[in-house]
Amino acid sequence: MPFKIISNATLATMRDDQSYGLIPSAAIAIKDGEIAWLGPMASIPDELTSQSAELLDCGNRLLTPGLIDCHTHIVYAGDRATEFEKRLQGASYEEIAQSGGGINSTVVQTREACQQALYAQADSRLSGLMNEGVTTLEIKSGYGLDSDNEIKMLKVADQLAKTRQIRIQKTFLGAHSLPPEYAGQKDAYIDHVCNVMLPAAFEAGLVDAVDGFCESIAFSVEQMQRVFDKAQSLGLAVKLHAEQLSHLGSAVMAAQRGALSVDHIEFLRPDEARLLAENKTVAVLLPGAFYTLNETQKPPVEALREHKVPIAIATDLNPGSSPLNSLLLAMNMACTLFSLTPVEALAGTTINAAKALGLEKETGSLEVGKSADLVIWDTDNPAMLAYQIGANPCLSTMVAGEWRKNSLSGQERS
Ligand code: DI6
Ligand code: FE
Repeated sequence: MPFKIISNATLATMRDDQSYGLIPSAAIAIKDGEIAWLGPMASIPDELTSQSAELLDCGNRLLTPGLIDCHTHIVYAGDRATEFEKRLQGASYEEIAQSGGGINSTVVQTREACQQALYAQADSRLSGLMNEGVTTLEIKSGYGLDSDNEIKMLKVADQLAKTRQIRIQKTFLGAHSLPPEYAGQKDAYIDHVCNVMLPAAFEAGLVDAVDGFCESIAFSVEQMQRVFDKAQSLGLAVKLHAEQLSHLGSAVMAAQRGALSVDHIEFLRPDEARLLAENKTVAVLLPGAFYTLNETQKPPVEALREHKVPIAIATDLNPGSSPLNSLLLAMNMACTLFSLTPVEALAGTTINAAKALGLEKETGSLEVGKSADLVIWDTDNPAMLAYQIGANPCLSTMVAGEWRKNSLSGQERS
């Protein structure tokens, strides 16, 4: 396979989360799906220019790593627009959940939907994310809440991975909400998750990691520890929806058990940030949920910075607390609502999002040997990505060395 060489690019390499790692007037060479070389145009090795190659002149436009949405629930049926209206009339997210709505109303609709119907709905949401340059996506189960329906959701995620040009990580979220058939029996449901549901999904080869919702309206720290025990006995990575609506000590528990990430963490205490750093646990911020639920408690960003906790940003795309189908808008919200800098926002959807999925050796930055997952943007300034609201400057996207259809693809933009 010949080299693909993209020249005249403004590279934001994102090799670490402290700066864009800009290389102006740069070139990047791709071979066998990987980044083979990158650097200033002036120092392109002769061996690259002397071979036949597919060339693309970028016109000094910005080229970044492909974006990574490291926390989504894109597989679900129906919507919760009625719940949105109830919240606008004063009902809280917790009250709606406690009266049998919320997550469980999506469970009813998702259980009723066949795999193909779920696929069609998720596929259209996926297109929205891919159009903005997302090349890696995490998808959680959690609206099935029994073996067959959790497996059905994970099969949809698997089908998306096989049919669309995107890398997908599948996360088992059986401990998301108490299904109605277990009313009043949280411990019995957690036993079922550990002894039946998780092993079944794992044996079907459909689980990359295990998550849970640790909250008074969902499961306790002790119950989540049992789920983690089972996950870790199967050799699976763990992560947690932690400290979103109240402080339970869940983020510290997860970090001390080596969780890849703790997500939401509005109620994390500043002095707990150190434990995240010590355990290399990524703080995943989800400004779409904070915005949608009109929350006021913000995550302790200053303490996360002080302790050098890697910060990632994701959409949390789900029908209840974050119907947000745009990772660029999540970046903008992280800046405006949580005071992140545009550098932190882009690191949050590239290198640090890769860490949140345990994929930092493969993707998340422009470095020789990593997968050639990249985006060309119609700007030369990386701050534009987080600054604009509702714009989409994504011109072309490459995944593992292959241009996505409908992208600039070495010739024309379609
Ligand atoms: N936290 C969330 O943000 C989503 N799940 C969770 O545990 C919300 C899911 C929903 O409301 O449907
Ligand atoms: Fe979530």
